[in-house]
Amino acid sequence: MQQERYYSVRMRAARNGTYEGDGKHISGGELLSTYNNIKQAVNALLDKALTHSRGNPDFMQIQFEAITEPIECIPPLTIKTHEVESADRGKELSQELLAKAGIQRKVIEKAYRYLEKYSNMRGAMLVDIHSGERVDDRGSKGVRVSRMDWLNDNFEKWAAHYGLPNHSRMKEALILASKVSAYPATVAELCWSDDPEYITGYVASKEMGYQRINKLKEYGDEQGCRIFFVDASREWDRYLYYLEKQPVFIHWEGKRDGECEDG
Ligand code: PML
Ligand code: MG
Repeated sequence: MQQERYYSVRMRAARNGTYEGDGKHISGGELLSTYNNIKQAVNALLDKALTHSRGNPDFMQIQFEAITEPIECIPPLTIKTHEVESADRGKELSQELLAKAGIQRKVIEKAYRYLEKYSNMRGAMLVDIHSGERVDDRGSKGVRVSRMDWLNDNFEKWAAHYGLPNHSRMKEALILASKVSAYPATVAELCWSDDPEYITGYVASKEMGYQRINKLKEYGDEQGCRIFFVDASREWDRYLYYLEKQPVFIHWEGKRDGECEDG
């Protein structure tokens, strides 16, 4: 069980932004922190937003709140990296992987078309696997998956075990993908960054794991993507609660270190 009280620490930064959430999205971030580490957590999020290649923010919000619910422990997805020679091939491969995860071709194509319609998304779009319709009603805000983290010591052991770099962007994305795919209403996720200097993305699902693709767009492109393919007929309110509010630690059991063992 978790002994200590944890706090959810969140950041959102925008250009020409306001409290209402308009403007160009620059950066967002999520951490879970003990009280003693809040200053460090806030600084990490501040740094992330102040040095972002999408530009300098003129609006930023950093907030923390105590977590009162029990924190769920979830294992990281398995991970595999595909090297492709072009963004076009990367996109093709992402569609093949989504099809393998059980998404119909016509639904995949429809979802790709939403990217042109919603080009300044902050959170995820949720697309129904049956109809291909976007089923969240959040506009460009999308659904923001929140309240999740992976303790550094455990992440570093995991990364060393698999010979992977200690890479904060991959860590953040894998935390989110592992949390999202653990809920049965999620069938698969497609994601690449809106950072013009970062072109790696992934397709994830509980069965397939986290399938990284080294090129899913061209350098300089600020169009990001985060789509959850969902079975919208299932427990909708509980699903949204899980994504936005259920606190989760990712924990790798390869080498036990005392955290989350019974959690
Ligand atoms: C993001 O930065 O918003 C998403 C990054 C996705 C890919 C991360 C990786 O595995 O390298
Ligand atoms: Mg981003």
